[in-house]
Amino acid sequence: MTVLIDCINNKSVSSIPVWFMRQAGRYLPEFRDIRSKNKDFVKLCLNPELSKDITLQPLNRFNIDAAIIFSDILLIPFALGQQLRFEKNFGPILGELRSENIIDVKNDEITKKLQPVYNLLKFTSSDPKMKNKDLIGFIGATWTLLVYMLNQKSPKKNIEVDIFNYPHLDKLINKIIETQKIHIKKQIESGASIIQIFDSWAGLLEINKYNKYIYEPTKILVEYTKSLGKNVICFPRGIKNYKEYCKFVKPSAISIDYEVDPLEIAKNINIPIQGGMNPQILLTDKENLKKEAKRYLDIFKDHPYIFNLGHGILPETDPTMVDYLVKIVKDY
Ligand code: 1CP
Repeated sequence: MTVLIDCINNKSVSSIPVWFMRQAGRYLPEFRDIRSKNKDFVKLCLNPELSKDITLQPLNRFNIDAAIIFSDILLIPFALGQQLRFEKNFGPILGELRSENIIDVKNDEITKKLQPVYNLLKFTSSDPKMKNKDLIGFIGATWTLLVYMLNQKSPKKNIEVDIFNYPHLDKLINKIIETQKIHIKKQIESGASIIQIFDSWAGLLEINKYNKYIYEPTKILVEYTKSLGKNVICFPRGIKNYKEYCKFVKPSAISIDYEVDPLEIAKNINIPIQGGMNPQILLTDKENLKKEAKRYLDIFKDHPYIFNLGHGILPETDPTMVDYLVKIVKDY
């Protein structure tokens, strides 16, 4: 078994497992090099040879325990027939959502469109560099996908639609869940050893709506992943009550964001914990980085803990700082 899976299973580990959200891409010059020659981001995600190279890039540099596939959560709306492109300095732009059509999309059509992702997983999981390492497959959570699909762009810029009064909303949610299950299963069959569910916009939802839009759909996906014999890590970024989330959703491990107090988490949550440190710390200096990383390591020293950040590595991060951070964790 790998250190990551041993940690999730509450077994003793020889060192603290470490990997980073958004470790493949953006801040790495070798990624930017490939990216500059591949202007169409969706096409790049659907090129298994190049996606494999990008997936392995952080492993070539750092002593980390897992690779996360180079892909995107928005490939699910794409597979459901919604247009998708990425605009420089703006982010994703999705086409108009025709839910009547989406609800009728056949499962075969979805897996056919996403076959390059499954090939990427096959190629990567069989690479010698993956020996004793985990390959993390992922999906966006139902709520986060719903937000992008209806808003047609990042909600960071604001939510301009009335999500809760959208016609056919329940049918659309069910179709998203069904598609997520297919995508989880195919990723596992193709070599993913762990699944992570990114609910990047959980923090935008009012608490009285958590049950229907976050807890219930995520619980279905967690139970489903576990039924396939794999662990599932959930990252409900910005959620107000991690303890309640864990009680309802029951993930194998919970990834925490950087706004939540790690002391509170260590006190109140007894499942394996991942992440927490603010990615901005990597933009400061080594001394500060060491101090802050040690703070998280100390707080979680008596807990199954996977070192990671409280959100993705920022594009302006210096890769030598990431290397230094991995050494701090591994020497701890
Ligand atoms: O222009 C570029 O070079 C593209 C930048 C980029 C990259 C490298 C995007 C566009 N997506 C990705 C890859 C990606 N996306 C990965 C694999 C690499 C890795 O993690 O190491 C993963 C796991 C994602 C997941 C993802 N995509 C999330 C969830 C995680 C998070 O950061 O919260 C989200 C919200 C997206 C949507 C997305 N993809 C890309 C952009 C610019 C956005 C929008 C973000 C926003 O709304 O602010």
